[in-house]
Amino acid sequence: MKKNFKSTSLDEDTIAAISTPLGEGGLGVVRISGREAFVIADKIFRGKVKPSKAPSHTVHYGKVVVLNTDEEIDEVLLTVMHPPKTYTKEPLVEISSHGSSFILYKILNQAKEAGARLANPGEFTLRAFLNGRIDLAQAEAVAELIKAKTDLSLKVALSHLKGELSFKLNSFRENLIEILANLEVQIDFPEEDLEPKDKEYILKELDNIKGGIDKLLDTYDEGKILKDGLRVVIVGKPNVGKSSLLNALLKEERAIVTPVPGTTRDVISEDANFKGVPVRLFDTAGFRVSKDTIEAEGIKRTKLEIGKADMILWVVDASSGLDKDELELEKQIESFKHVVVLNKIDLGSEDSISKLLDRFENKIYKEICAIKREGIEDLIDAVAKEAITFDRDANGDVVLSNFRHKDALLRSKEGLSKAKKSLTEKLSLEFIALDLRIALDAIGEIIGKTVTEDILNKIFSDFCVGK
Ligand SMILES: Nc1nc2c(ncn2[C@@H]2O[C@H](COP(=O)(O)OP(=O)(O)OP(=O)(O)O)[C@@H](O)[C@H]2O)c(=O)[nH]1
Ligand SMILES: [Mg+2]
Repeated sequence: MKKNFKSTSLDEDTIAAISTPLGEGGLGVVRISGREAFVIADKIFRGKVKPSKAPSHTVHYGKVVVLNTDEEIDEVLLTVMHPPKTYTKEPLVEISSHGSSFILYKILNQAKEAGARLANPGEFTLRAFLNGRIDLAQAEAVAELIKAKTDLSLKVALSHLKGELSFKLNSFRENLIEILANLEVQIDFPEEDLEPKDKEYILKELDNIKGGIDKLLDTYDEGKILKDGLRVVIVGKPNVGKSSLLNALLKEERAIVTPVPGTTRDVISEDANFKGVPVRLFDTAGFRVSKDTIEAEGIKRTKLEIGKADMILWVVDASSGLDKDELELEKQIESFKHVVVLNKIDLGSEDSISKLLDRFENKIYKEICAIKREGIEDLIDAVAKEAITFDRDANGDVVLSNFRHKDALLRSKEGLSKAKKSLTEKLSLEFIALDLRIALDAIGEIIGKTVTEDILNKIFSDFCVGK
C-alpha cells in the first residue's frame, strides 16, 4: 500500500547512537536527536551551562557522568542545536569525546539510561527525510557520499545530495501534474473531445519528459560504476606478468611475482583509483589446462571472476605468439569489454611484436613493460576512458547511479508510452489519465513523494548506525 509519510513530529521518541566509526581514534561522537535530547543531555552532562539552557549552535566544555552521580566518564565538548536548522530538524545534541569505543559505548549507555532509545541504522537520516529537510533521493545520497572513494564519485554523490537529480525529477513531475490537471478538467465534460491542438501539445510534452528520462537512463551504467566501482579483472596465461601488472597498477608489491608459471593460485583483489574512476582490481591464476588440483581450482575461480567483470585486461607476452590456451581464453572474454595488454615489450623482438599488433589491430591494446612500469599511465587512461565516456567536466550533467531510481524511471517511461498510445488511438481520457498517474507515481517514489514502508525500511537498513 502506498502511503504518504508524515513528519516524525515531536511525539516520537528520542534516539541516540555512536556516529563515528568504532575503534581507536582521536575523537568520537555520540548523537542524540528528538524531543527529549536536551533533557537527556542535562542529566548526563556537567558543565558551566545546562544544555537545555544553552543557545542554539553553541559548543560547551564539560564532562559526561554516570547518571545521577558525579562519576566522570570522559571530558567532552557538547554541541547544542535547536530545530529547525539541525540534521534531523529535531532538537539535536552531539557529544564529542575521546575516540575509544569503550568510552563511546559508556556515554551511549548513559544516554539510554536517561531516556533515549538506541537508533536504528540510518534513523537520523530517515528523520531528516520524514521531517522534510531532504527528499528520499537526497537521503540515499548521504550513503553514497560516505562510500565515495574518488573525486569523481564524490562529485556525483554531492550533486545528488544537493538535489540536482531531485530538481530534474520535480520538473518532470510538475509537467505531468499540469497535463493531468488539464485532462481531468476535460474528463468532467465527457461530451467534448480533446481539441487537436491540446492533443498535439500533450503529445509534445510527453515526448519531452520521455526524452529527459531517457537521457538520465543513459547515464546509469557509468553512474553505477562511479558509485560501486569498476571491476577490472587481469587475465592471461601463466607467467605473462599479470601479478607484475597488478603491482605496477597499485604502485606496491602486493602480489607474489616469480619466474615459475602458476605462481598465483587464488584471486587477489585490491582497490585503486584510475583518474577518478573507482576500480576494484582482480589478479587471477594463469589460464591453462592443468592437472594440478590447486591450480585447476584457481582457474575455476578465474572463470568466475571473468563472469563478473566490467572490464578485462588480457595480458599477453609480447615475446611469444599466442598458444592454444590463449585462443581458448580469447573466446571466453570475447563478449566482455576488454583491453589487450602486451607485456614484456622489453623482451619482444620487432617481429613478434608486429605480428601481435597485426593480430590485435581491431582491439584496444596497450604495450607495457610491467617490471619497469612503462606504459602503465597510458593503460590506466585507456581503461578510465573506456569505462566513463560522459563529459566529466560538464557541469549540471546529472547522473543516475541507483538501481531503485533506474527501475522507477523505466516504469515511469512505460506509463508515458502507454498514455501516448492511448492518446493517439483516441481511447477514453480516463485511461490516459491512469497511465499518466502511474508515470507520475513512479517518479514520486524516487524522491519519496509516494513510497511504501517496505521501500523505506530497505533503503535505511543499508545505512550504518549513527547516520
Ligand atoms: N622482462 C620482463 N619480465 C617481466 C615483465 N613482467 C613480468 N616479468 C617477469 O615475468 C615473470 C612472471 O611474472 P608474474 O607477474 O608472476 O606473472 P603472472 O602472469 O602473474 O604468473 P602466474 O601467477 O604464474 O600466472 C617474473 O619473473 C617477472 O619478473 C616485463 O615487463 N619484462
Ligand atoms: Mg601471478
